[in-house]
Amino acid sequence: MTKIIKTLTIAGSDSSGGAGIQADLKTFEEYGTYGFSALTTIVTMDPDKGWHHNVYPIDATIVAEQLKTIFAGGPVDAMKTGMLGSVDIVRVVEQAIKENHQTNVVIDPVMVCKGEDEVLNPESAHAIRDLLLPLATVVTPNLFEAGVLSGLGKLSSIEDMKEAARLIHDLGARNVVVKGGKALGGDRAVDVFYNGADYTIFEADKIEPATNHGAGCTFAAAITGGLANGLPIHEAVAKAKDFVLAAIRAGYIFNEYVGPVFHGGYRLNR
Ligand code: PXL
Repeated sequence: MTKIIKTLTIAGSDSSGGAGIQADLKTFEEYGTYGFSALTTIVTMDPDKGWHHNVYPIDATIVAEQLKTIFAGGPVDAMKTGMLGSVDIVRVVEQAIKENHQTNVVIDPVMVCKGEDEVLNPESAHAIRDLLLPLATVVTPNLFEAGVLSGLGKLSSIEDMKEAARLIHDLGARNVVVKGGKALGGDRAVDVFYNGADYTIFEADKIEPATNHGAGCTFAAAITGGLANGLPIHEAVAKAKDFVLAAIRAGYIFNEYVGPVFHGGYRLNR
């Protein structure tokens, strides 16, 4: 029988297809894994209101039931979290990870969608910090999220990113990737990886940013796929960088508001 490699995402639905659970499941497939999903929120975008995002959290008891279904088959090879939507949902996720002795846990601490600049829900952000970071194999905050989790506020240099990574590691995450992306000034896209001992700086040229919707979710899902396949964390992150860069390059313009990545870009380039 084929050995099935299992991956799980606990995240929101992005009906526009580029981010959220849609990004995760497509990426899991590209990594040759069998994807499970527990839906936490439904996000809609309104073309009549400048693509305003509406976020509808699902009742935490229904999230718990989904996780009970999934873990009835035992722990998965690796999992990730994305948009969680409420403190109660964060608690349910914490409990499921602990009860099922789940390892290879990627926490993507989603606090905002691109283009929206208010923290979705500050209490959820704090719950992720306090309850999920101690369980994280790796956490993947963007510049904004790293500022919130570390308490440093606005980060504007590589030195700031390193300091934030160290503080976030101190909160219990075993590995931290602070994604500078296009938010950091300069002409390079810089990510800082910290494992508690050493820093690695991942750098790439900044590329045409119009087709990057879903890049953050796809990056975390790619790390999850790599870990599920047995890659060491550093290699999983390095491959995920290549994977997401190819996905951005292969992205398309959906409408006047959004350009999603194409999750199959890495495969098509080979
Ligand atoms: O990119 C952040 C994000 C995460 N999860 C869901 C989303 C978005 C942004 O649109 O819709 C479900």
